[in-house]
Amino acid sequence: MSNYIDAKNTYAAFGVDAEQALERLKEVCVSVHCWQGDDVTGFDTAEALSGGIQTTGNYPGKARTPQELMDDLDVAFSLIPGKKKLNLHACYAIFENGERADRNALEPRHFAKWVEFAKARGMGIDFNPTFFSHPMVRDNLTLSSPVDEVRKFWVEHGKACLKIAEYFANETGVPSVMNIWIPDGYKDLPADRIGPRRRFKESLDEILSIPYDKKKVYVTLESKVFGIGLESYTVGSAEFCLSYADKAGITPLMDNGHYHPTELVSDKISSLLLFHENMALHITRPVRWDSDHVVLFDDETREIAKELVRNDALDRVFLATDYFDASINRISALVTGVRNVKKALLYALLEPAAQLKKLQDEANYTDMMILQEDLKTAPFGAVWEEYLRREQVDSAYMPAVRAYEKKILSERA
Ligand code: RNT
Ligand code: ZN
Repeated sequence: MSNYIDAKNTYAAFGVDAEQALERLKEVCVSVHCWQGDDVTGFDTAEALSGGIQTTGNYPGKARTPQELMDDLDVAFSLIPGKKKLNLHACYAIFENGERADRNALEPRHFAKWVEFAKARGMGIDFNPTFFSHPMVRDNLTLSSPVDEVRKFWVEHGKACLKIAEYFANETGVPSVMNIWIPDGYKDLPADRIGPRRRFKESLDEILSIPYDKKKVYVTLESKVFGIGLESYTVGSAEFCLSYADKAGITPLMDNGHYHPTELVSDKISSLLLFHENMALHITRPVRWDSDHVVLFDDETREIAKELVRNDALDRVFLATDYFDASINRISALVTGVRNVKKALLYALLEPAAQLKKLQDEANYTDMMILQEDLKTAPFGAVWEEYLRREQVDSAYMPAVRAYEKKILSERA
């Protein structure tokens, strides 16, 4: 506490109100992806993970059933400070009484258990149709397939998911973000680039043609530059997705693993904010490729956070995490990554943004650089500790994770 008071005074000398920063952070919600808990396996098929994404590692104790995943999420949630939402994929449908439904026939009731779970924890639910890990993904294509039967199947899946997202919003009272990402693409140079994109466009139009309440469901569209085995061409490229989102009045989503390695999402956010009411982010950590490592408190995560804060955009941007590391304790992975998103936001909230902007506009790049450098050694840790204290979570979360691992995870084969 006394460390915090000292820190508060140091920030005050920078012209920053630490109390205000803490108050603001309280209101920020991060959507926590369930799929870190089981290496993106889901419960509806026995298919291997496909779509050009990959988990590596075989750390013991992954969740194998809905109950195990819920239990693990509960442990993670208890250690993650602040507001959270649950982010589900369609492949996490929970079938009861021996019933099963294929992806194109999913219904709200297949997610009733998740609604019960979220409601009991006062959370909203975000949603994702699952266009991968399924036999109807033919030749790495779904919504852009030239095979009518395949395309139709996935259009039906998209429509089914829209209804499920609306159900989540109705049940929880919190709007649901429904994110569309398709893996479709080609390993080698295609002969026809426009055909698949035209079909993707038509498929999206068909999905979005069903009535849904736009105040309750925010449809987002996620682009990608390449996937494993899909190196030469992806249908849902950045240009396609931005243009489509703009035209259809839906929300663009940027995943910071989905660009060439020197392109930075932190530099893209401001442009989207100028042209879209809302945007969405998948916060991840690409290491040399879209590797989906656990989010760290690193330069780019902080830079993304600064863009949100500087542009007063925290209420316009849907924040979600998206990574999957199977080589470490999965609960620690969830807690570490989501904490780091919040940590980066607090760091950004402790920046004298107006003063820095002024220095830039006065072309005083010297002082602008020095001030930014000085901020790096300001006592951020003490303010972060104070935030954790107020949210009633411990700074050290590994004892709780290890205790659960010893008692529960180690019993899983
Ligand atoms: C894949 C995309 C997508 C997935 C999740 C599981 O590259 O990032 O968002 O990671 O939907
Ligand atoms: Zn993503």
